[in-house]
Amino acid sequence: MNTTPGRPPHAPTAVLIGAPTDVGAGHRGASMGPEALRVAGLQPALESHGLQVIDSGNLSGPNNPWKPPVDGYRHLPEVVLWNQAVFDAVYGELAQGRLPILLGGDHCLGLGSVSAVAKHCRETGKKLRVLWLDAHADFNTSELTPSGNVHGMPVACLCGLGPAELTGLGGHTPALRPDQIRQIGIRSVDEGEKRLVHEQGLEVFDMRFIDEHGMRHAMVQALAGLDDNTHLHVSFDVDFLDPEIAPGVGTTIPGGPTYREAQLCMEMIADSGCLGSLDIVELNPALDVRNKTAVLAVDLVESLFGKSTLMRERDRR
Ligand SMILES: [Mn+2]
Repeated sequence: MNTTPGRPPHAPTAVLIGAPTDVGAGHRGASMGPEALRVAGLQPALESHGLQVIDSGNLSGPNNPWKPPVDGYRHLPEVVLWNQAVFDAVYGELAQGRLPILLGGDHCLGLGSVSAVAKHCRETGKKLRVLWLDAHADFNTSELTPSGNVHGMPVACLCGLGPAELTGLGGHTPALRPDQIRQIGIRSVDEGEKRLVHEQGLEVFDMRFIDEHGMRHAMVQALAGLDDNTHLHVSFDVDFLDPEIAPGVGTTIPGGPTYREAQLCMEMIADSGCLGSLDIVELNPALDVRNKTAVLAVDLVESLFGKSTLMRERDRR
């Protein structure tokens, strides 16, 4: 029975799952992300909002061999092993009625995490909406990418485009339909990737859209159609944020959401009441300045779980 004072009724217990790896990235250092988020106080910050939080520690997997790509993929066997571990952990927590928070690690891990969420939703008859907050579309394939870094491919793999070891991770290919995904904050898409995103019909709220219509309108549209039976998964790549406020990522792209825009984005997601799982990925402490990007990520995640400046309508109900 839930007896924590101030805890929202029916709030599930959140579980932190660390996945300290950078096997899918082009820079080393995202493997230190889980610890930086802990040092920035993620667990007490969430607990201060009445949420019950368990830190399940870190998953383990192979070291980063730091080798060139083979047949278009870099470190594919290692990426598969890490994603299997993430899949099992996230699926296990969802099956127990908990809310998994994946602490990456690079964004290739979104594959294991979202595949697990998709399987859970198929089995429980829930609708699924995935919000992909990112500077990049992550819709590359081995034919399109010169680097072979799998952190540029997870959305394509989730939609069934990629190696069978990754597209079939959750036992169902594709794991997702493009119409279940909304991408927000996008501002760097490779040439071939642009064509593929268009062909697949992904709904993208890129920075041009946010400049022209505002974050509020982007989020109203991205969250449209959610109902009580919808599981909302947020895959938060920290490079979504403008590098002026969030320098601690491997691939900084200028012109991202400001602090206020990012807060509004998170608060509107919280207001939906549908958040069921979260990834926090690509935080790279080796490139950060006195852990400020981790502190900012914690601040934003607090908003995602309902911190707001004033008491809003939903708190008074
Ligand atoms: Mn990403």
